Amino acid sequence: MQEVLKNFKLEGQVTLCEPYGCGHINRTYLVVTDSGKRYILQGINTVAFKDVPGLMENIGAVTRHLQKKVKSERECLHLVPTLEGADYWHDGKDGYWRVYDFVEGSICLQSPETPEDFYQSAVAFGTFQRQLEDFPAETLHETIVNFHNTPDRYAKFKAVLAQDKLGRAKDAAYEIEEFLKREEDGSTLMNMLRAGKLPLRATHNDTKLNNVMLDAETRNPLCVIDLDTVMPGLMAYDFGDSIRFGAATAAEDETDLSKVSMSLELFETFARGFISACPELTEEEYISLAWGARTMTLECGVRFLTDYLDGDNYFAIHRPGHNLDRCRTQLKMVQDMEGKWEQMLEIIRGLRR
Ligand code: ADP
Ligand code: GN1
Ligand code: MG
Repeated sequence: MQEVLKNFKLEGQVTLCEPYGCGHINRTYLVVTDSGKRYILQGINTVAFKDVPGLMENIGAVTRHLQKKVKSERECLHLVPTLEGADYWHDGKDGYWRVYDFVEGSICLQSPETPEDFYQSAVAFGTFQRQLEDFPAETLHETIVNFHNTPDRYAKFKAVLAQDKLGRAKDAAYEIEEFLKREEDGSTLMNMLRAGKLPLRATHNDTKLNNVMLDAETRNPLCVIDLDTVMPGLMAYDFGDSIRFGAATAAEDETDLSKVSMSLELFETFARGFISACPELTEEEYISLAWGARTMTLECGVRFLTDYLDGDNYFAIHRPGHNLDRCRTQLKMVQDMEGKWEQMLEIIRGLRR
């Protein structure tokens, strides 16, 4: 790590570098120096991200755009330059590294401690959308091609299932059948997009609660993080992925499925915060928000199941069967949303500005 860190313009000598956080994708470390300054060091996941220079160009442009919009340093991410003044360091092989200033005085939650926390995270993601409204979305590199193209996720799932190279399909027979039954639902947003009914915007695309920092004291929104997947996308993706993760009554990898459901109260709370802060939406975009919740959850379940069948190559796992457990919670959430569908639509209709 010293070898990596010596390439960045840090204040002081490094006294600590240790694994940090709960992300599934990058290798994240907390770095402390003898000046008391803290940093986040990340090894970028090159299995997920094939074009790291393009990805870092996105992040450089987006953070510099946001920096012009915010009132204080802590309200957006800052990349720490390398000695040559670049935004990342490449070791010449497979290692790509970047350093951010640590967002001090913040908290990052794995689940909302109160509905108010969830409301504030919604304001954070809605505000992020508003701040990016005048960002030229067409200049962004597509860091993962077809990232939220759910029909394409289904195609990949079916290809991996047909191969079943580890013989794991027999352990997931029920889940496979249930996900296959919902393939058409998974095309709803893509069909609306293709029919020209929804505008493409610069979206975050990975709006988990643990990708937003709240002020530790006031619990107000501070900063949206994890910008690897900022790409042209739909408002429904950002709304939906937050519901998938944050409106769940249990953790993403809970094994007791009786604990897993989608809280309508949290759904309403998030929708209120998001709609109050995001840019003006079109009539069809409003309805697409509810579809976003269903689609992002369905898609994520399909992705976890695909990775399980494929041998766990994509998402970091911490126990055998972890991706299967995750796919089961997503399926349970989708089933629960189907039962609550009319109420979800009613809530969104009631919040139209
Ligand atoms: P991943 O793509 O693997 O999810 P993230 O960029 O989300 O990686 O980082 C993982 C975790 O590290 C976050 O959930 C958060 O807890 C912490 N983190 C990331 N960046 C910062 C930062 N600038 N300041 C403080 N904590 C951070
Ligand atoms: C990953 O990077 P992280 O942990 O915030 C994934 C998301 C999934 C999520 C499921 C780049 O998010 O798409 O929804 O796991 N990110 C990428 O928890 O694939
Ligand atoms: Mg993250």
